[in-house]
Amino acid sequence: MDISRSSQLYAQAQGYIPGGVNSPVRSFKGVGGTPLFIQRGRGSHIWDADGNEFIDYVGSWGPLILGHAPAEVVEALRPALERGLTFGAPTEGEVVLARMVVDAFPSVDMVRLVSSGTEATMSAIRAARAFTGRSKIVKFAGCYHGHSDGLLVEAGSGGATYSIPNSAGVPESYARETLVARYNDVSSVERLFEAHPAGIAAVIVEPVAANMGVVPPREGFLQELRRLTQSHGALLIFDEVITGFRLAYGGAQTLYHIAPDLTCLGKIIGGGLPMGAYGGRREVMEVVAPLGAMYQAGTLSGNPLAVTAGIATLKALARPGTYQRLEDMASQMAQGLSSAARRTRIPLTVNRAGSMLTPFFVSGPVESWDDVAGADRQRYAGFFHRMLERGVYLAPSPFEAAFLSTAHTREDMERTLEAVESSFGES
Ligand code: KE4
Repeated sequence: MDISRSSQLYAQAQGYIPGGVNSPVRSFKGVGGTPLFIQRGRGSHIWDADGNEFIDYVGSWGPLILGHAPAEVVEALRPALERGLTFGAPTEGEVVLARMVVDAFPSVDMVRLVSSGTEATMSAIRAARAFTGRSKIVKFAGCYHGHSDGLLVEAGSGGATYSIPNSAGVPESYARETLVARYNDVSSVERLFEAHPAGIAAVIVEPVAANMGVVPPREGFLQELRRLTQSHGALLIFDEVITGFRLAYGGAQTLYHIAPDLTCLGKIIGGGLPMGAYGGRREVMEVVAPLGAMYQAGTLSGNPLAVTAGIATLKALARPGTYQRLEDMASQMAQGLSSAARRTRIPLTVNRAGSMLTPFFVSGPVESWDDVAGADRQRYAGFFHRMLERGVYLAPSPFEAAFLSTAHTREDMERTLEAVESSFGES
């Protein structure tokens, strides 16, 4: 496959941008080789700078649940562009989007729009500390909540990919306020509450983990977290930056029937433009300035273009049958991967939740960061490149998810599973 233009651009980029990329997971360091510079996307396909075409399962790491440049979003943006790009003042669209989020998430009474998932989780943690007057937070090894200092402890996603789950530059005094538990292990959380009675402001969790690869919660795990936080006066924060509007229109919390105190959103609610949000119980959100004493702000928060793209995206997702179609396609892909691995005797565990899935090259089950650590990364890297050669673009890291969109077609799936068969046959 000719990647000469990407190689040229990558060499240039490294002269101006650390690692040549504006986000580490894009660098292909998790799988080796040269990152492809993408020139355009349409539906479920992308084209790189050398004109190579791929079926895209990265979907910009989750936002593109309708595929690239969906007509309903592009058509909504055209007039919005003519009206102006940003005002630094409230606009009607922000009220519309906030109401759509409140209507979709029963646990959310009020919501603040920001510009990224990192801002959403960072602000939710601050709100929890302001509301409880406590300083410690609990997160789970392998979960990733963006790159704010206190959350870069045992982080998944890029932190795991580059074995820097505890980032340089985070003072010990910050990291000390973050306690780490094991995903799907309630007793590891109970022990932290016993060790820090009345000291924990919140437990933050990806209700379905997707930053160590997809790892769904064991039966009762989330319910136990809800019970534990309630009994200890701590808040439960669901980081639904990936799962919000992905697993269901009301996110993972409506599937698992849990009401967290705060919810973080991002990715899909911006329809591909920069957007994040945090929201929850009115009494908690009332600590947020200018109502309360917890400060959080943003020049482009609730940006009119991002809000327009978000509204158009959520309207499309609200159409009946959308999530069933996504579920059916992702289930077909997961089954195809598993049956191909059985036929070629490759140890493989495919974890799936809704329209996101991860193939782990290990016999399984894969239910925690420890299990993920036992998967064969080299085997994933080889699979990634063989699929790329066959025109299928998967996540360039074993600790991420493949995302389906409403733009993926039956033909895409046939081609993908043919590529899987021949990739496995070659490994
Ligand atoms: P952003 O700041 O990247 O918009 O969102 C941070 C974030 C928060 N919470 C969860 C559950 C997330 O998955 C993320 C970001 N996800 C990664 C990949 N899984 C974004 C890709 C990247 O870092 O480039």
